[in-house]
Amino acid sequence: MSRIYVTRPFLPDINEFVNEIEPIFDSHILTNMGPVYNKFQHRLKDYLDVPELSLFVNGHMALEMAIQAFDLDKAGRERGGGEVITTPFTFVSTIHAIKRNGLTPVFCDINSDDYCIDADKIGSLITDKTVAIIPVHVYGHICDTDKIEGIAKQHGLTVIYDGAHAFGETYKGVGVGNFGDATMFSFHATKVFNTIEGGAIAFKDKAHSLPLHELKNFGIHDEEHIGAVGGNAKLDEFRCAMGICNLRHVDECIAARKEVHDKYHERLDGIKGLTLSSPGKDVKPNYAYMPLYVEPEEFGRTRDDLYKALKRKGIFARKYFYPALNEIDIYKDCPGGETRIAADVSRKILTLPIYDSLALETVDEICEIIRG
Ligand code: T4K
Repeated sequence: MSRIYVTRPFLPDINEFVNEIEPIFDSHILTNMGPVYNKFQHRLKDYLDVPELSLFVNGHMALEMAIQAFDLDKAGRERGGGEVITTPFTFVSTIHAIKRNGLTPVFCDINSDDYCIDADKIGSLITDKTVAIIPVHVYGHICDTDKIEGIAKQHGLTVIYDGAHAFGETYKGVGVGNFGDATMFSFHATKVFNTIEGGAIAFKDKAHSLPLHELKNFGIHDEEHIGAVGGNAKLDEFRCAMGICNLRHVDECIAARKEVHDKYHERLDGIKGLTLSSPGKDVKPNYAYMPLYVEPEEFGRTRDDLYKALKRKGIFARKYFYPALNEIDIYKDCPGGETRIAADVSRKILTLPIYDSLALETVDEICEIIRG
């Protein structure tokens, strides 16, 4: 078997991409929110069915700048140091985005079934310094948006979802980018939908358009006016062209991922000690990840045993997300509640290969290795 990685990016037919970039070679407009950017933004906003959308160079900068655009850093300074409730079971980007805004992450435990923040444990972590909740739709599982937003409303907190894994999903028929005050999406090469690198913020209140624009483009209003302190996080024309191509195919990609997902379930369901994730109720899923929870006392082997057995055969599953982020040196002193479930899950979960072009025979072979 040739090497199999946890994911493999979708690429359109090369001629389709060439067609899409040809106008760039005519216009020589390579970046700075040109015509391809605007076309892509327009199509994506329709696809995600969100009121407002702002494109960014990647998901991380989108989240970091959204935190700033929503003035959470300022609210934090006014309180002598703001706190943001989030979870330790995520990619490190989520926590860096909070910390790099001068805010303190406060770690809340997760649910044992969907691995998202345990909304019932948020209330006890709220202090007079809390400014926001940043929950993560981890693996594309949708957080308990009703409960989270109820708590936020009661305490006057902002909610920004890290939806890096939730591209194109709906919950109860509503595009996932409509929940909370804002949602970040990632279009990294490893995601269900990619623009090579890229990301976006979906948000409700149009008033945030200008601050987001200022932050990603040096605060420039026009040639003679600079209205704010900004950085540079623009998505260029070539990546937008890739986005336009890939958006045409994303539904086929998700359908192919579903077949892979179903095959894993067919081969691994019912084995004692193994639990594969399934989409939540009322969710239109995207099958972004294929997490397998391994209970060694029942299965007889550990998550790490499986990781090594697969690796020996050239299959590179990943331990997303290990270690839990409140166990790493730079964040271990951050406040929070007991995070027993996050600690357990981070030690027992293995994310198996899943992508649109993964052959079902290969999934069979992966399952054979797992079954031993
Ligand atoms: N929030 C959450 C919850 C996230 O998961 C992420 C990103 C973010 C925020 C930040 O969004 P971005 O700023 O990235 O848009 C990867 C990705 O780099 C990262 O985007 C992703 N989450 C994270 C979960 O995974 P690594 O360090 O594990 O990637 P890497 O390079 O080991 O890639 C994994 C496998 O994918 C490789 O073994 C081979 C394959 N691959 C990878 C790339 C880059 C390819 O086949 N082609 C490629 O071009 O972080």
